[in-house]
Amino acid sequence: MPRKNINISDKIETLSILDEHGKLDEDLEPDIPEDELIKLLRGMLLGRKFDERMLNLQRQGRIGTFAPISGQEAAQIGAIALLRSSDWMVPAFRETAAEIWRGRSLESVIIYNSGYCEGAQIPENLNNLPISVPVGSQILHAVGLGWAMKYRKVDDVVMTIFGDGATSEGDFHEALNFAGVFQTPVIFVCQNNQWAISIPVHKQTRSKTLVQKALAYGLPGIQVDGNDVLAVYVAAQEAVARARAGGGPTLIECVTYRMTMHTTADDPTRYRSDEEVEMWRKRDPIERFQKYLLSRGTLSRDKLEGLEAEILTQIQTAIDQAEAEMTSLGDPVDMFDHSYEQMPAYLMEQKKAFLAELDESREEADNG
Ligand SMILES: Cc1ncc(C[n+]2csc(CCOP(=O)(O)OP(=O)(O)O)c2C)c(N)n1
Ligand SMILES: [Mg+2]
Repeated sequence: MPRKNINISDKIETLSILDEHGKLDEDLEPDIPEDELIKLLRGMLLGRKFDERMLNLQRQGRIGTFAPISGQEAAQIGAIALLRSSDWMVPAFRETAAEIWRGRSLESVIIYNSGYCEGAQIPENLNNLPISVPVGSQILHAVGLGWAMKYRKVDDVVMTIFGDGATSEGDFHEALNFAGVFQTPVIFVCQNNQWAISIPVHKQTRSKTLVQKALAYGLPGIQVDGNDVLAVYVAAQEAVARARAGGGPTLIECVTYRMTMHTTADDPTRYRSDEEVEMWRKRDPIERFQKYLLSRGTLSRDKLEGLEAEILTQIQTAIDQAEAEMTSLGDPVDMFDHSYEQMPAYLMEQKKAFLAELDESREEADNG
């Protein structure tokens, strides 16, 4: 028997509609109503402005660690905008803009990042899962939810978002395989932001793209310019429509960039160059989209200023409310109290040291 070849597609579709100079491919321009375009811009701007304010709050010692999203606004908002409220969103930990779009309050984000578990609670009527810090673990939860949708014969879909680093986890591969076999209505949105903390994507995989992993599991996949909200929107629209119609899962790779640190505990200048960051700054998803909206007359400078002012007020109101709410939440020292019937000596010592530290910082605050 001679050796033969099995022909497997080696082509992956890529999509870009609005390039980094704001130049539009008119043939591919989607027909999105003007109010939806402004809503997309608002979601992206809110994501960016909230991020900037959270970073300031963290540097002022008013919240704990958080994971910024700047640079990834188009990838998040373009994808999530296609879901309806009965669909499910299953995030990792860097999807704040998408979570807010889906109805999570800014206050809850502030409260969570101040160390209070109350901030992680999802309101009853919101079909979002809580954020997932163990990398990639949520992808399986999404497939389980999708399987339930199929079992119940409803046409709701599930969108899960994860990073490039998550594609190296077994969970990602099990999830894609299961979703392919059982044709669950799940849209896998990979935010390839080029870095998994300090590991660049080329050290994460020998594959040319992340989306080609879909081929192995028999799923459709598409790589989009993740800083082009129109391209992300179109890819998500096709994937959501397919899943809703019973056509099964899709993998979307959004090529984007994490513009700032991994978390506020990280210093990215130790592992990546200013030139790289500068190159990506020129591809800013918000500037590009604004240029497009201004050029087609959907947006004016005045309208943009008004939108920004309104967003800043919304953020300030949320900070005031969250800070007021936190005065009546549990004392952080409670975290020591519920693990053991009899607290071990080492924990007692830590509790004592923590109490002393709290007293000190309260005294400092009292003295202005
Ligand atoms: C299972 C697991 N391993 C390691 C970590 C530590 N960790 C937190 S975030 C991260 C990198 C994630 O990279 P990526 O999936 O690309 O998401 P990004 O942070 O870029 O949004 C790692 C290794 C973790 N949280 N969970
Ligand atoms: Mg990443």
